[in-house]
Amino acid sequence: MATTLITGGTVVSATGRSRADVLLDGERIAALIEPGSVLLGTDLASSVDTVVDATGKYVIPGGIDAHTHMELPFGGTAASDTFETGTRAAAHGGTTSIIDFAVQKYGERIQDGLAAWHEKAAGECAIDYGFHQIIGGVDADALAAMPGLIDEGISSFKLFMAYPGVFYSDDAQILRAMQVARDTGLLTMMHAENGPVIDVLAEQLVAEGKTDPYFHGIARAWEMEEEATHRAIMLAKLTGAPLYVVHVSAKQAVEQLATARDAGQNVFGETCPQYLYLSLEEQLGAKSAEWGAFEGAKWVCSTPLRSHEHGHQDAMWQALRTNDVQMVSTDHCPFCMKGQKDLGLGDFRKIPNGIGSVEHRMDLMYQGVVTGQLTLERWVELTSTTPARMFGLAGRKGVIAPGADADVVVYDPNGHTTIGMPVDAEGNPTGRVHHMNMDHSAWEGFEVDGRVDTVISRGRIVVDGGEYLGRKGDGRFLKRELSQYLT
Ligand code: DUC
Ligand code: ZN
Ligand code: ZN
Ligand code: ZN
Repeated sequence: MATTLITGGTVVSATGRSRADVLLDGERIAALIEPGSVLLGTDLASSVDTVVDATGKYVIPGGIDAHTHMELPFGGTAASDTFETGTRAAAHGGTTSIIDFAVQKYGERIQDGLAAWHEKAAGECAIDYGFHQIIGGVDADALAAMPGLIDEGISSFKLFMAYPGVFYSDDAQILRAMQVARDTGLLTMMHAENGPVIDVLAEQLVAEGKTDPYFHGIARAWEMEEEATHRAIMLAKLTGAPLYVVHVSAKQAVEQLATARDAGQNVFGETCPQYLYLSLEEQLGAKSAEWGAFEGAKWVCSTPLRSHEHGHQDAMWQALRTNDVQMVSTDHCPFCMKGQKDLGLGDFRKIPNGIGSVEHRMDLMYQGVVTGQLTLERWVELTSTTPARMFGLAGRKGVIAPGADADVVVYDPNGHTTIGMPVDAEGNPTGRVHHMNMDHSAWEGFEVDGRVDTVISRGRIVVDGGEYLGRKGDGRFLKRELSQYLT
């Protein structure tokens, strides 16, 4: 088995940092070694197959993005990243595992939805991947099939309080699914927005001629995120099931989570970079020669970008520090403007929902370290260690420790990353061009102090100084255990 020694770096974990060399043996981490150690009379660096010089850099566990949607069918089209392009982009950004969402459509058997997702991903991924199960319709068949997910390595499922007619569960269905979760140890993930109310508001806005993308965010009022979050928490309390709320964007939703946690309830929250950095006001202000006000479609996602009013963004950063929100995922769900987002020209309801960020999460969250919002350790915890524990990968992923998978990122704090697809006056790309399969970036013009230097996935160097050395098919399906947060 090939051996690799990462020398001279500072190893950062969720709990501390230390100067250590990291020895990889094949696909596993073999040891953390005091720098410059001599083994059996020879220095280690001369006896390994590969040496990675991490002098002056951070050595961190590879990122785990626990919320992606490769190829998700949505609004008559499908998310534009395949498992091949999406996992390659993730690798470029220092993410070495994703957890995507297998979809059971209403009326379909869960087993068939899951099999279809395996077919999409098998042999295509550059990094390891797991699945959560979206349950689009909770009926007797679905409830009976749910316990079987655990043997398939799927220990979490997502329900939607939004999107009636597409993916949707009413309170009675949520109750029944949570009862199964309580009895089996499955973790319930909730898209908490009151869909029926939002759909009425959206219809009324369109009837008034308010059809621009910005009105997507007006229709999806924060009150209806707060309300749905509260309702989900109460149903979880009633059943005794733990709850994980995805893509939290409203300050008031965080307050609901915090209150429940303070009362001792097992509820967790995830936010995404877009809710930390972007706002509804910026979406309103976005205009371009090509698209006019429809430019704002680039930022149509659900939950939506929030107004600076009420301080939603600041509340999200604070919640990351106080642990009222425990993780940062991307909800990576990319759509091109041409041929996809433009389906919603003249009616924001028809814009496929989603932003692509799988490549940028580690950089964008490192920027929180640069600006003093997060510690280095908290950065690692939010992006890697907690996702592993939350979703049944503890011990294998999310740590640099002997026996764990050799998923390691060397991160250069003195590097610089220009995100998106910057162009010169002639329209030629000038900086780093992203690797996601999108014709635009929601992160145009973002500059990050810090840079992904080397990315190692189960012992193989997949990115070296920006150069991609990975291969599709090297990523393996991750059979996950139950969440470590439940026991
Ligand atoms: N939100 C999105 O932005 N895209 C896909 C599904 C979702 O809930
Ligand atoms: Zn969602
Ligand atoms: Zn999602
Ligand atoms: Zn800079």
